[in-house]
Amino acid sequence: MLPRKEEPPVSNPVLMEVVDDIAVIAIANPPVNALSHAVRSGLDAAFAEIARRDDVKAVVIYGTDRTFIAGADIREFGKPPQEPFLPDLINRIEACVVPVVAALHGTALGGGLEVALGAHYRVAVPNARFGLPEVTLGILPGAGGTQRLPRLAGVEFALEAITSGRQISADEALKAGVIDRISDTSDVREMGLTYARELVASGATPRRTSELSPVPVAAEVFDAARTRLAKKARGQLAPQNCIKAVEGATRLSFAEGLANERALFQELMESDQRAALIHAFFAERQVAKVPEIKDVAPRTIDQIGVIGGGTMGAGIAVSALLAGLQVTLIERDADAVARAEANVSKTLQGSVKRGKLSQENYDAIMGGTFRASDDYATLAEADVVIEAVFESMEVKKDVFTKLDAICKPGAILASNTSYLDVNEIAAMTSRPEDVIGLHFFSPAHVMRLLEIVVADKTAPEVTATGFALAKRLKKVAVRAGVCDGFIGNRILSHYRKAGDGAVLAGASPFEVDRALVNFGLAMGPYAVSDLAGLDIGWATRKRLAPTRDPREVYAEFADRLCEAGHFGRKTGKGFYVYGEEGQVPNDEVLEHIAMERAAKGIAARKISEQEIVDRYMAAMVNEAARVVEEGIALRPLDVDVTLLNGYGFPRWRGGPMQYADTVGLDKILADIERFAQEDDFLWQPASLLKRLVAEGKTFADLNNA
Ligand code: TC6
Repeated sequence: MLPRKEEPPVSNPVLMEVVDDIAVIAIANPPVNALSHAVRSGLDAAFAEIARRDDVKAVVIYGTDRTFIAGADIREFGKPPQEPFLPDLINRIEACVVPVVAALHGTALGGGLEVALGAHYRVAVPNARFGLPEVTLGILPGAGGTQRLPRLAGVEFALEAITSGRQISADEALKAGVIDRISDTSDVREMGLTYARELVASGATPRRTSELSPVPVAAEVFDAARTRLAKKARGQLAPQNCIKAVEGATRLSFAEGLANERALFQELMESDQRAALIHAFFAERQVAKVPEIKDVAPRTIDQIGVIGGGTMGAGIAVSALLAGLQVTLIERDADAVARAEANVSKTLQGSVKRGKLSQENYDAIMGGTFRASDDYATLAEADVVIEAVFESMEVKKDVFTKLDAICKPGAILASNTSYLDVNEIAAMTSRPEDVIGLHFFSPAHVMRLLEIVVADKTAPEVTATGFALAKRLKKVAVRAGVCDGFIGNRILSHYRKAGDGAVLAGASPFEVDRALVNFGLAMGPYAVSDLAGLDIGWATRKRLAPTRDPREVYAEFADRLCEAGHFGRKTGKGFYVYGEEGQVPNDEVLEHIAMERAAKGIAARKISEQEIVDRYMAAMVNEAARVVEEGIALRPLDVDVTLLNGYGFPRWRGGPMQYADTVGLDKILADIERFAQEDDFLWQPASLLKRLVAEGKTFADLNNA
């Protein structure tokens, strides 16, 4: 059928040629050859033509450019499905009466691997990677993957691969029987043709995975997986449905197993979790799209300087070293230099143990790529210097004055401050356009988030270099404006106050922690404070005390703990006591709270788990709305990415803004107004939130604007 007049013409992303007696199908749908409607239609038409011809003795499917097929086109999810559906198309490929070869390179993921499993023979280049990552998007491999993989590679292998969604190397895939051979041929089309010619010459026939029986396994295997994932993937639907689908492959016929898989897949497609996880996937790619750096080339980065060899500085150094950069770390004297060297070496040795770094590379790093010194002059050639010293404006100003005098022109001077004013720091130098905030999260070599704090005079080229550095360090970078705490810590300090408000109203810190862990947070806020050290928050509260609004209801119970020298885990006592029995609630806290309530004239009442979550989330969303309104975050999605990657927010809820859209902005606003009856200073609704509710809009509307 010709396209209707109003539809733009769609170029066919699937091209077929017949080479001698072999049909060669090329998929060309950049950037990742996703199985869009046009690709599915093209493949369907190609196999229809092959069925009509009697001169085709074998078929090769391959992907052009950098990869085979990276999966279904995720952008189509949530829209009305269009035929041909992927499971039917794969059944059609498998039913082909001549051998079908999948020639694989790049990544064969999700629906892409399912297409390969529907082919009869699979050959791959050595660095190809495979996987069924659907579970990470809140769905399951719904085009036969849960039925074919167990038949090919065994039930236990399939169960692990499908519930983890991890990528598998070509070697492992070969060993497990997922592919038939690895070939060194550099031209993937030629690789497929060579295999197909051999098959035709040897008289090979189609080998249909659906006709194999899966090897039976004991029911306990599934029960164990259910129990393990109920804990590890708490609250998530997809892993449990993946288990049910694979289990189906062991007790149902192939056709029944497919139907069972389909029903479980549909259930997930309709879930909020699927929408949230796909939002997170696209948001993490969207954050790098910053208008001011579009088409701006970053500066070259080879050498990094780090000032400060404490936990944060050493973590930043390790992160850069693991990315292959040269690092010079500065400490104040010879003893501190030795300690910093030991810190870096110990962390790198951990990477060697976990197989993330070879012994050879470790030796090369410690033998010269990394050096530590107490002499600022060694930073003269650094391309970027990241300051990670004590969080005090005076100390930072001193460091930046020194850097300004020593660093070469064009070097980027970055501060890792988590709260302080980057404009004020930049003003200490003669080159404020080269100054930026690079806010890492601890441990810096592990945490994926990097806030890139753009000050008033930061040059776009410097911002672009920050994003390029983040990519090199394999971090997710979010652009933030200057304010106390930037995006993440500013929102955190607000929702922490809501947590304290729930405690003053009647909940215990332990109930607050439990409610939020049940909601899906990695840890409750009081357990997190204990881990970070209660003295950190205390120092910030003291710093901000002179500017505190007298109308603020200031919760003092954490200060009481600090005054008694209890700083959390590092002193063995904080909100919890850390001893041989692990972490147990510290009852002394309850006494402090009871005294504070009495002093403030608050009659404690029962606060339900739901109310705790409602308070916490309303405060988070409200402050986040202000952060967006003020331009500190570019879009709501930037807030989501920040909270997901730096603050343990459950990915399957998509971030606070996605959560707010899911429950409804009107409900969040109504909650804020309800809580304002108790404390109308903390609970002032953000004007952006009020406007969106009045206009019937969502945060997603702003993301897409
Ligand atoms: C499935 O298959 C279900 C089947 C059952 C059906 C019944 N769709 O990540 P990058 C875009 S579920 C649409 O920056 P990389 C991406 O948004 C799917 N778009 O590149 C970006 O667009 P932008 C199972 C997609 O080299 C661009 O491609 N598959 C898709 O760092 C480049 O992406 C997966 O879960 C897609 N499937 O990494 C795999 N994938 O330029 C998801 C990517 O406009 N994809 N895009 O921002 C990945 O893991 C990675 O993209 C990668 C490439 C490893 C393929």
